[in-house]
Amino acid sequence: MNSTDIQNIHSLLSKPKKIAIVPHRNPDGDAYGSSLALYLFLKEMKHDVQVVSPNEAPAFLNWLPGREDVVIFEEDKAYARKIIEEAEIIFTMDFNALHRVGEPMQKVLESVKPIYILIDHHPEPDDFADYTYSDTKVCSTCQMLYQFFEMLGVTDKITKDMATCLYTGILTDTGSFRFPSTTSKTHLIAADLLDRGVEHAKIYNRIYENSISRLHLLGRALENLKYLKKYKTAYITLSNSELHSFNFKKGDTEGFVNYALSLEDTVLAAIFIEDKQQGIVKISFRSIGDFSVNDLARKYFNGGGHINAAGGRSELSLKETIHRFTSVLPQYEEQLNKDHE
Ligand SMILES: [Mn+2]
Repeated sequence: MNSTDIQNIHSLLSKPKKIAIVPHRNPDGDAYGSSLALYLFLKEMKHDVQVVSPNEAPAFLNWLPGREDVVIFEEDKAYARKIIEEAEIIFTMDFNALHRVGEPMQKVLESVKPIYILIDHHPEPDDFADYTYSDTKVCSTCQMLYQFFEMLGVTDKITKDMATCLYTGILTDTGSFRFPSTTSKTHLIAADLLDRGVEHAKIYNRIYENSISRLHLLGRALENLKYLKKYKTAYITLSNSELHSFNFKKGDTEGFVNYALSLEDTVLAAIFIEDKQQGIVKISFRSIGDFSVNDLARKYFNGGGHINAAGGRSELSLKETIHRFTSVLPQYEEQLNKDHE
């Protein structure tokens, strides 16, 4: 994003506009945090603004400021469509291609001609936006939004509520400031957010506190953990019936894959979660060093993401999906066994 773009956006936003903000489907802390921080900011600037989320966010994000104002596309289609159709500007947050909102909402977004502004850190963004602010090196869209506010010269307008939303996305997308994408800039931004009143211990607890059924589900996931020494690969499976017997709620499996990655001498980690309702297996991949799970997910599992964190899906059964996974590993054997720090 160059200075002309910033000047253009600055003048676009200098008068009240009708604006919609869209996170990706199955929004996470970063997608919701960035959408809500931007929502609260634009509302403060007297714009007519709404967040339209394709579907519900997990319950552990329910306390986020502004959360109660979000319009859920899949629950309130007519109203959501009206907001999108009337919007003069649409911000797309934390995703790189319109299909990431799911097909029904994608069709609506493709049928309108607002000014699109994309803010995102996933690789290879599609060319649908009028203004694309994309940077794969930044840890989170929330950090990018903070930097966007910096470019606009409006960081002094960041309230405690906006800071809380931004901090949440940075916290969740960096695995609590531990992933390699965390930089000194990340910490400087976090420091500024704390100065604006962010209650970091409270946020951490709200996001990471557990229900007893989630801990029991984690216990089962860890029991199911398998390690393939030859490929330095650890993976977890959870079947539909296992999910049910532990009273699964949306968001409960968040972060499970990181336990697999934490196993010593692991370069590639995955979790396979059976979703009977959608008839698919949902997959999360993690890696360390320069082994790209983005490539693996794109090539074999209809997905993608970042170099060290990506998602995918499979329409095969759980068993067949695992078989597919283990049968593509031999071609990566050399890459997986080279030195990864
Ligand atoms: Mn993100």
